[in-house]
Amino acid sequence: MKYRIITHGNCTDGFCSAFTVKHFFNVLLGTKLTEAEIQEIPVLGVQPQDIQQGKVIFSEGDIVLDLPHHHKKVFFWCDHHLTTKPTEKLPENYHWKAAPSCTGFLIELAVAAGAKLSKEALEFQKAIDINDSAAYSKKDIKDCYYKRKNYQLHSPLQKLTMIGAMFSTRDRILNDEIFRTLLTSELGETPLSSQALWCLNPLMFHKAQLESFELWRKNVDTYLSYDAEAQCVVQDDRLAKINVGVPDRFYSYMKFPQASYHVNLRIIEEEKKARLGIGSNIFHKDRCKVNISELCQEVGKRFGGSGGGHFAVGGAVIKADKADEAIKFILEAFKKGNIGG
Ligand SMILES: [Mn+2]
Repeated sequence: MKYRIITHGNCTDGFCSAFTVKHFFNVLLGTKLTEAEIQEIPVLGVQPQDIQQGKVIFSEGDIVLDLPHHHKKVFFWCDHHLTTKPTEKLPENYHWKAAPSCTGFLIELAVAAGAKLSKEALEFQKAIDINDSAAYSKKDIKDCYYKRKNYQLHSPLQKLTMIGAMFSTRDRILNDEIFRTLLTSELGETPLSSQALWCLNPLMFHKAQLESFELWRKNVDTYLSYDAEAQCVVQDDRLAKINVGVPDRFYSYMKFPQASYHVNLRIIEEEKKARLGIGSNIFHKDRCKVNISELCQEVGKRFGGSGGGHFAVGGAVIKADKADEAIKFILEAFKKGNIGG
């Protein structure tokens, strides 16, 4: 069988999921491949909407991670997004659980299949769970998203942020190349200690990213607004005079601690589409009652696109000319506290 890993591209959990499958390949999949054979397995990073729009052609040796599955049967599928929650019994080698990260869930599956975990693997699991479910404290955000005085020691959470910075530059082609290259290099125990990866100096990418976050925050400050009635921060990038830096997706909650939600809108000119990101205040998840995954699905359906995600965060891609209507619909849902019909 010709194997291929298809994972969530430009996403730290997608990256770590592919890494984890490679690390536990034979245990997890019941195969007998050599280290070299596993290393060579190609990794493709794609976006969930690429699958929903039928842009990805699957084959029987595909291992699909942190993404929706397709009606065509693949070799292995594992996900944790609410949108893909199965409604019927799953076929063999298909796994779904409402876990904090797909990587953490894969590690659990490997343990159930007989793998033994090192101390580092446990630390890694804890960090990726925080990273992907945004279970950060304010201090974690300060440590990972803001410039600091010295960069000598890094916590596992900071290390994952640094690795993520390597494939979150403003050049998409470079991001894909780095993503693929890192995952077909010699892999260590976890990404936290992989030699091949740390040779490429993630700190350099991280420092540049922190600078880019700062530039972005300064610019977004000129048009970020707060809708008190909807308790929602609105970031409409159509109002930006310049386009600079890299988005810090947690800034809204640092700037408006009273907010329960955040919505951002960006127009993708080439495709005549609008991309919406919706989230709940990561520091006050208790007061955020609207199911964002359902809201994003509904927004996708109503405004000519698709959407989905988790309970607390999600996204949708819709027709560009429906953007204003969509924002109105979202704010209305937050005001009412439900999606409505
Ligand atoms: Mn994930």
